[in-house]
Amino acid sequence: MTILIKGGTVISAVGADLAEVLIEGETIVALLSPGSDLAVSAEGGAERVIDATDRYVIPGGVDVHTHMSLVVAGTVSADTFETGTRAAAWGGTTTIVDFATQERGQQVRDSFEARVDEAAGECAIDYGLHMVLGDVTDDALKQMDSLVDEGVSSFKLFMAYPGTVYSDDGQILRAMQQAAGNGGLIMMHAENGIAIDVLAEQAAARGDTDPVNHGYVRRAELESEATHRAIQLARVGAAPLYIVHLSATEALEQVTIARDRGANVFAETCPQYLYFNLEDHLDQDNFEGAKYVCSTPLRTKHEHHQADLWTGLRTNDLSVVSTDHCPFCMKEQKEMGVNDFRSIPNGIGGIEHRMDMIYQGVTQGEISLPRWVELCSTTPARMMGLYPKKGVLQPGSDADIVLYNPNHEWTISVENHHMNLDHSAYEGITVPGKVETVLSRGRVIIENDTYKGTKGHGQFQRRGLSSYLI
Ligand code: DUC
Ligand code: ZN
Ligand code: ZN
Repeated sequence: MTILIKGGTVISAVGADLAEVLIEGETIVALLSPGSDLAVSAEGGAERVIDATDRYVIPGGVDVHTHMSLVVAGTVSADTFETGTRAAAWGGTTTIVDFATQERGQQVRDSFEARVDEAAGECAIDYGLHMVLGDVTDDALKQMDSLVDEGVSSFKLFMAYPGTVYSDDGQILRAMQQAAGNGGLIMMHAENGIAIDVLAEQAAARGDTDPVNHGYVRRAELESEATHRAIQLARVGAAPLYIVHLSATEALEQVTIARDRGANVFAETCPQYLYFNLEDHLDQDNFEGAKYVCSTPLRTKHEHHQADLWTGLRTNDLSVVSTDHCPFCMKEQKEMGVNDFRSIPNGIGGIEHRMDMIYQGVTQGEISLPRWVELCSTTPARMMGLYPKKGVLQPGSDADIVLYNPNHEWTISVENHHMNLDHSAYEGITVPGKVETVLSRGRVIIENDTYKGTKGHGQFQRRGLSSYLI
């Protein structure tokens, strides 16, 4: 099938141009000047023309931090690969990178293969996997090399959650040294979990059990300290480092200092940290705050965290916006922690809203239009070894394309979202633009407010090394 998208403004990471996009099968074959009918008819004409007048035409979103069917503390995150990737498509995301998780005592290979099987044939859009190393043994280190060869070129480590996926500094250093040798990218959950667990136990012993205590005990200093430590370990291990879900000013300062001295240190933040805060969202009565329990936690509005995160997004000290999509229903899931915040499963569902919430940053004057595309599509693709197949509209790239209406205000609600979730953390937020048409590898999967995709269309992406390695 040959498709021509015409009349729209193509937005890339470097600018905006009136252009037509010609697709053959799954691939973009040309970007043409407007009014290219002649060029097309010379080839026999497009079989389908999509009118993109007054629309932005952008590379499909790349969300490199999601958790479908994640098993945590006696429950499982509510979106499966099927439902979560469908919701992603509705929100203009055409590639995700999720995680395979090795917990303490498990073999990396077993955990990886189980996750590959779980995702196979389920996804509406393309997907890749990072590997969580929750037990850095000699075998795990060897497996890292094989996984890089198999297209799994990034490894997440946790400085939190002792007893399940926590790594101590020696394990972290070993994994970094291995990554330095095989070209892998180390992703870090940077919070001092040992200290957090002490504070959490003390809070519970005092009877401070409401959801807001989750935010109080996961102090910004403990994110900052862990971020600093991770950066220094990466320096010693000579490995590149990517800090996930950064939320605190003090942690961003550590990343900025490292980058200013030229270190290969990168960080992502997530929409929840840009729009929600501890007082208004986490500290709500009637257990409503449980909807906003995630780690790292929401930060207080009385400091400058949100303004500083936006600044970081402008200056590139924050390079990527991902969602950390990890949805848990209130009923039977968040409710597990009704008497003790420590038992509330950590996570917010937001895969469907990232493109809209960050576009709102454009209309609010926080970032430019090209920066929106760079943060949500181009850089995540480059960072995770998916570029130039993903993250850019150019000949040879996959035809993963979104037509975005920048003038269609609408209000997010549990009533209109597509995530498998009984509430929306974004309930009632009016966003300025809307995803209208989505193509995944040349196939129209969202159009006219209708989902036209199928489970199993999404293919596993064997990723290369990060483009940011030097
Ligand atoms: N870290 C994540 O990246 N996601 C969910 C919970 C967590 O701690
Ligand atoms: Zn994490
Ligand atoms: Zn996560």
